Amino acid sequence: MTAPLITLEGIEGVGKSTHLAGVQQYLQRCGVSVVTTREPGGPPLSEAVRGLLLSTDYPAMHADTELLLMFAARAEHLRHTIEPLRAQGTWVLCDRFTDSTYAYQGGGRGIPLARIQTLEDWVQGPLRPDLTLWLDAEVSTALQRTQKRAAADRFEQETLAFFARVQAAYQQRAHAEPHRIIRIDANLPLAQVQAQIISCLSQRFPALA
Ligand code: Z5A
Repeated sequence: MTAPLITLEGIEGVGKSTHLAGVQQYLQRCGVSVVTTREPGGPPLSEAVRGLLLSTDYPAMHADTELLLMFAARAEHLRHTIEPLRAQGTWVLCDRFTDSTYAYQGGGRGIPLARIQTLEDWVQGPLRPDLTLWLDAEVSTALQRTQKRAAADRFEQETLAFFARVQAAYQQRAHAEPHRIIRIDANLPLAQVQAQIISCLSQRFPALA
């Protein structure tokens, strides 16, 4: 049977990278074979595309170009990493996936959602994450957590209004798919966020407990 794909979503600074490591450790303690990865990224070509997408050398990148590069990186990631791992029984934990595209390119950039759905169906076929943990924190709280960083990438240079639209798009998606997308209150201290995540995982996958 194909192993689960679990994704972590949310605006920058909500704690996705931090909790990805925590979830991996938890699953490994439960005896699960699990690999972590990220989007855009994963295999070398997808990481190269990530470099183009985040680079501040292309401030005028067209939204359509951005969208197509996201899905080009995803096609490579799926074919070379995610699908083979799941087929051999390894769980995949991914830092961002297609909900990010709906939130950033759809909500943030204003690309029609039907266009994103066409690409999603083409690149992924029926594949969707088994579980998505949406780390939801106030935009101001999340952005404050990333302020210590030396240099902002192309997305991090966006306005508060952009991140508010991204946040609203995540809310709409969680509302539309409540079984798959579980909201985690990421305003709370780290330990409490981690406890919510573990509780959600043990409910969704009872064999783990
Ligand atoms: N993007 C897109 O537009 N379309 C797509 O389809 C995809 C992506 C897939 C790269 O993503 C960019 O790609 C992204 C959207 C776009 N840009 N933005 N914005 P990324 O995942 O590489 O970048 P990111 O989301 O900006 O990652 P991040 O800033 O590292 O955020 P994070 O992983 O959610 O946070 P963190 O590094 O785990 O935590 C940040 C700090 O906060 C750290 O010091 C933690 O210790 C602290 N933290 C975290 N949680 C807490 C709590 N609860 N309390 C206190 N402190 C905390």
